[in-house]
Amino acid sequence: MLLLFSLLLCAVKASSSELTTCEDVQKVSVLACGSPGRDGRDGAKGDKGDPGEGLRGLQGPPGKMGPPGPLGARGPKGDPGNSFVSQAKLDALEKEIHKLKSELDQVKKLQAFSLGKIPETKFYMSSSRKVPFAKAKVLCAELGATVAVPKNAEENKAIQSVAKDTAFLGITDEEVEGKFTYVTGGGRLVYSNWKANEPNDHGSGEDCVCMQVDGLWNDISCSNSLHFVCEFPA
Ligand code: FUC
Ligand code: CA
Ligand code: CA
Repeated sequence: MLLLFSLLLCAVKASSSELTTCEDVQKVSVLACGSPGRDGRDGAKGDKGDPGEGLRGLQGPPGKMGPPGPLGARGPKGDPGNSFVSQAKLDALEKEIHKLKSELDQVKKLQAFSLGKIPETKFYMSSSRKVPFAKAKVLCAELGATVAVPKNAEENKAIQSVAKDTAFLGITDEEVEGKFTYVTGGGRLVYSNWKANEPNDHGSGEDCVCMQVDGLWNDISCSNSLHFVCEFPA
């Protein structure tokens, strides 16, 4: 009896709505009738939407510096320092520089000479080879020079400083024993620097002259092989 009443009420209420078809009336009736149910639970989250089409915003300021990274691997051991240079090494270097300077002076003079510049003084060049006297004369001649003939103490000193070791001078007594003359001509010696007790024409005879490292002269055999010094004209 109560159910029938409810249905009737329903029908009355439906007829008062603006719905017109019979089907609509029935549908509405079912929904509207009876006591209302509780709200359903939220549905599952939807998929992420596509990016918007508007302009991107400006880039923001840089972020704060990150924490320091871990320590790197240990490198290989360095070379030992060499800040200590011995006095002996410095002395050797100084000597070497002095030698190079005088060699450079010689090269400069030789270059000036080869360019046709007339040097103000004679200049000398030491051989690096040891040869008999006849060969020494030839080698100096090939350079447009003669075997050196010191005619005063200054020239003797200059030749001494250039000579590498005991060296032939351009002086002999080959023509007349005991009478020393210049191979460049000009007769008897105008200057000499004999060592004590020289010349002595030792052994089978000594007709050539050498300068020792101390600058003193000695007569020796011309067939000895010695260094020699060439003299270029002033
Ligand atoms: C002296 C010199 C000679 C030679 C001889 C070994 O008698 O006068 O020239 O050098 O020593
Ligand atoms: Ca002699
Ligand atoms: Ca001698």
